[in-house]
Amino acid sequence: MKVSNRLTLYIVIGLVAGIIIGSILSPMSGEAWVQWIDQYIFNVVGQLFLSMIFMMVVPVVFISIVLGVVGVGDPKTLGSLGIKTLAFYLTTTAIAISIAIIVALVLQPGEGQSELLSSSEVEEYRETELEGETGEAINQTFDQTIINIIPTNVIEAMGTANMLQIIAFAIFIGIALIAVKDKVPGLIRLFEEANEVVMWIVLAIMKYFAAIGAFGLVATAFVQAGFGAIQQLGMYFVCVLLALFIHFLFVYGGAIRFLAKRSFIWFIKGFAPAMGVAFSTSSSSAVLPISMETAQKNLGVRKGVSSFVQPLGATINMDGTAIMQGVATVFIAQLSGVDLTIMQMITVVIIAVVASIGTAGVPGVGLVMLAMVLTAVGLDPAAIGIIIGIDRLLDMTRTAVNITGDAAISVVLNEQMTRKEEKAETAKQA
Ligand code: DAS
Repeated sequence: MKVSNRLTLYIVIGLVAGIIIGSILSPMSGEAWVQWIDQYIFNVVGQLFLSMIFMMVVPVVFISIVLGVVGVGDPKTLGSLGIKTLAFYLTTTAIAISIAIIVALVLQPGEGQSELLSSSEVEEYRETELEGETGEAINQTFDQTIINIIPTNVIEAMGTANMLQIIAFAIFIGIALIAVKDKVPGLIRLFEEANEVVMWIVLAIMKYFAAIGAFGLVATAFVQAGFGAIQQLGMYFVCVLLALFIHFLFVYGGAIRFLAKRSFIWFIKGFAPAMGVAFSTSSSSAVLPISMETAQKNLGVRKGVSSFVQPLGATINMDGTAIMQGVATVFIAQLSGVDLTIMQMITVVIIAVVASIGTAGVPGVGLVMLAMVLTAVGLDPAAIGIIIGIDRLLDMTRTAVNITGDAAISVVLNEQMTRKEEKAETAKQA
C-alpha cells in the first residue's frame, strides 16, 4: 500500500498549522495558559507520536536488514552495494560541508559580532555540556568508533538502539541465513512474516497519528523557539538554510536526475511524507521505519537496497548536519577573528565525516559532533552556546535533508541495479 498523497497532505497541513500556531503563541510563551497548552497538549501529542515511531525502530531495522541481506542474495553483491553506498555517502557529505564553508565564507555571518563570544550562554555551555556527554563524545577517538561497530552484547545493542551495532549483527545473521537457507526455510519465512507485521504497525502509526503528531512536535518547538536569537544570528540562520537548499536542489536533484534518470519532482512528491515526519521529529533514527516504507512503496526501491542503504545512512550519512557544522565552524572562527587555513578546512571536512559515523540520528546530536569539529581546529567548543538557542529550528530542517540524502542514494543504487539486471536479461535473450 502506497503512502498516499492524501496522507502527505495531512502531514503538511499538520506541520504548517504547528508552525503558524507555535509562532503566534511564541511571544506569549511566558503566559501560564500558553505553557499549559504547550506542555499538556502540544508536547504530549508530539511525544506520544515520537515514542510510537521510536518503538518500531529496532524491530524494523533489525528485521529489514536481515531480509535485505537475504534479498540481495549473495555476500559479493552485498559487498559491492556496501562499497558503492559508502562511496556515495562520503562524497555527498564532503560536497555538503564544502558548500557550507563556501556559503559562510561568502556571506560572512560572524563578521562584526565578536561580542557574542562573551555572552553568558558560552560560559553556561562550557559548564554544563562540555562537562557532560558532549565532553566524552569529543574524546571518542576514531579507532574507538570503528571498534564500537561490533556489539559485544546484542541485547544491549538493541536495548540502547545502537544502530551501527544492530546493523552489524543483522548483516551477520543475514549472511548466515544465505549460507544455511535450505536448512532454515521456516526461519526466513518467520522474518518475512514478522516484517509484514511491523510494517503494518508503522503504516498504521503514520496513517492515524503522523499529522497530529507532527503538529504537536512542531507547535511546541515553535512556541519555545528562540526567535529573538534568530534576529541576532540572522545571517548564521540564513547561511545554514541557504547551504541546505543548495545541497538539496543541486546534489540530490542532480543525483536523481542524472544518475537515477528520474524526475526530481517525482522523488520529492514520493518522499514528502518522510521528510515531513523528519522535520517534525528532528530524528533520522525515529523516522527510519517511515523513510524506508516511503522509499519502498512510493519510490519503488527494492527491500534489499532500501533496508541496507537507509539504516546505514541514518547513522553515518548526515549531509544536513555536516552543512550546519561547516557554517558554524566558519561562523565561530569569524567571531574569534581566526582565518581558517585550507588545511584546517580539510580537517573540518574529515572530522565532520568521521564524527557522523559514530553518532545516531537523534535530536541535537549535530551539536555534539560540532564540538568535536571545533576542538579539532583549535576553536573553543563552548562557543556552541551562542547558536544552541536556534538550533532546534535548524535541526528540523537538516534532519529532513539527512534522510533525503539517504533516500536519494537508495533510488540511484536501485535504478542502477535494475538497469544492470535488464541489460543482463537482454544479453541473455540475444
Ligand atoms: N537530529 C539529527 C538527526 O536525527 C541531525 C542533527 O542533530 O544534526 O539526523
